Amino acid sequence: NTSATVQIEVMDNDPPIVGPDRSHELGEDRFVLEVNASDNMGVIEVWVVYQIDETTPLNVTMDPLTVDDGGNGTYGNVVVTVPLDRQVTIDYTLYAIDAAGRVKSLEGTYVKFDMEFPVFGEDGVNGEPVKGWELEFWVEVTDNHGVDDVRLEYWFGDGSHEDVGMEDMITTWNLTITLPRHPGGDLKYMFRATDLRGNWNNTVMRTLALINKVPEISESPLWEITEGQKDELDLSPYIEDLNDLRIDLSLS
Ligand SMILES: [Ca+2]
Ligand SMILES: [Ca+2]
Ligand SMILES: [Ca+2]
Repeated sequence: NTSATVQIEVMDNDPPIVGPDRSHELGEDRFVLEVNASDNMGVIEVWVVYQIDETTPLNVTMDPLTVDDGGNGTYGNVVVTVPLDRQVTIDYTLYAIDAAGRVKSLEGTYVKFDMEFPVFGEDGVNGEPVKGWELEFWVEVTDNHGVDDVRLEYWFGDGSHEDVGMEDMITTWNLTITLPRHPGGDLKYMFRATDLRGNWNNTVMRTLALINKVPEISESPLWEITEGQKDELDLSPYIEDLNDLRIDLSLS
């Protein structure tokens, strides 16, 4: 009575299952990589390859957190510090390998969005708002991640609105405009700022009444005329208007 010996080769054709992805934020500045992994014959190892923006990818073995004898369960203990000075993207791939050497992976992406809009500080104008003259505007703007664009929107009375980009002068954003000689009304304006993500903010509207400089007449020389003779008096050297080229003079 003999019994045949049968050799059974167990073939593991099933790769591990990676997921669900349990990665999550921790506070403001950390991102925790965590994942479930399981396999029909047993999970041997779980690891993650992650990359912050375009920096060099890092390869880190994940610790078993709560797993059974077959290595099925949750892996993690990988904490990534997230920079707060910019919007950040973390691309990562979670891997698991089983006893047969089969590898399965799961990709994920985390984006730390900038939710805060730009904040205005002081603002003002340099110089007098004189019709026909140039006027310089300035404004302070800050943002948690960075200011991308600051613009001045201005108009006169009920006239059409101009929208012009301002220049970054490090501590302030500045713009010089030429005021019209005959504006349609008071100058009205507001500043608008956009951060790197596109969050924007604007100041309340401000109003400036424009000034027309009055002509200044300096003392003219004594005009001696002789009766019956034609004479001419040129007063132009003695009359000046700081914002008008043409001066109408009436004598009475
Ligand atoms: Ca397997
Ligand atoms: Ca921001
Ligand atoms: Ca004038």
